[in-house]
Amino acid sequence: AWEPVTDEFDDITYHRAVDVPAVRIAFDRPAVRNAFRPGTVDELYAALDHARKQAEVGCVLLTGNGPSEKDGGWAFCSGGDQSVRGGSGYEYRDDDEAGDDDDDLVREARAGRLHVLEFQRLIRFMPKPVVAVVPGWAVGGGHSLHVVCDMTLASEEHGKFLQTDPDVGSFDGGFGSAYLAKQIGQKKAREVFFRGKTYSAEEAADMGMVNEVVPHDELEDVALEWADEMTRKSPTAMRMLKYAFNMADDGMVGQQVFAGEATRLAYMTEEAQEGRDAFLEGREPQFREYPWHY
Ligand code: 1HA
Repeated sequence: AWEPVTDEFDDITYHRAVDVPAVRIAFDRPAVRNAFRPGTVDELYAALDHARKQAEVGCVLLTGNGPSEKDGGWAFCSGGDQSVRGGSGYEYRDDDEAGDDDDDLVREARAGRLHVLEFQRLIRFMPKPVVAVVPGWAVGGGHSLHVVCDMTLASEEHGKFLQTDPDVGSFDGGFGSAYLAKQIGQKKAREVFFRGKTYSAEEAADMGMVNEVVPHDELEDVALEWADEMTRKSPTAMRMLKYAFNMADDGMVGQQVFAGEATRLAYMTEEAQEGRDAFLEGREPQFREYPWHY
């Protein structure tokens, strides 16, 4: 059971599970296979950032609403909305109510957007697991989003995975390809992008980019079970693990994120608090009382 966190969004839905400390963020443009326009990305970012800041939320399920009323088709996300792709990126158009902003200066500054990459970074760097729940097509920039998520759960009947980037003159040379190669290997990742074949959920699982495939009508229940399972674990251990998994591939940014968490843990010790107290009391810190552990 889910209850809406807000009904302010136009292109997505955002729910909180009633019995599990988890949220569900869903693309809600099924008529275009859940393609994203700039306003969609703004809303996704706002919802995920909200979920990130809720101390009682431990897991995010990212999915796509469906089926399409037009033809019954299911989708996770079909990437950037090609109908609003302008000369230098995806553009806000008048009917993009999700991206409505009266501030002309801001609108001007953000013309031609590729800011789904900012959303990718938030998925990667937020300290809670984000699960891609794929009920249908995961294509182009939508494929890259599932790749960036911590885990992927897919519908047996409708889950389909496809990279069209070079078919439409686009390329995610960042997480969408590099991280994919880490997951499924260089040869396979190049095949995904260079040949543009469609893979079933089963094939995607065999390749190592999907964790589990379940019957379509069980998808949401299983996703919630995963969220329930993960949110029973130690929050600190989970965030340290996510950042540890990231670190090897994230270079100095990975070190920075992981080290920030180490600093937080250190701040919880009496030893670090002695440093603070000594400063505030205008005295020498008495660190000699603390052991040099081995
Ligand atoms: O690569 C990036 C980026 C890289 C770096 C930085 C930022 C990036 C940001 C974005 C992207 C990209 O996402 S590029 C890749 C963009 N996406 C695509 O090339 C996928 C285009 N769609 C398809 O290949 C197919 O529609 C499909 C495999 C997802 C589904 O095929 P199916 O089931 O045969 O349905 P179809 O009839 O094609 O689509 C249903 C409706 O949805 C169509 O509209 P209708 O004729 O009913 O009016 C179709 O036009 C619409 N639609 C589907 N995908 C998109 C779309 N409309 C706009 N944009 C779409 N992406």
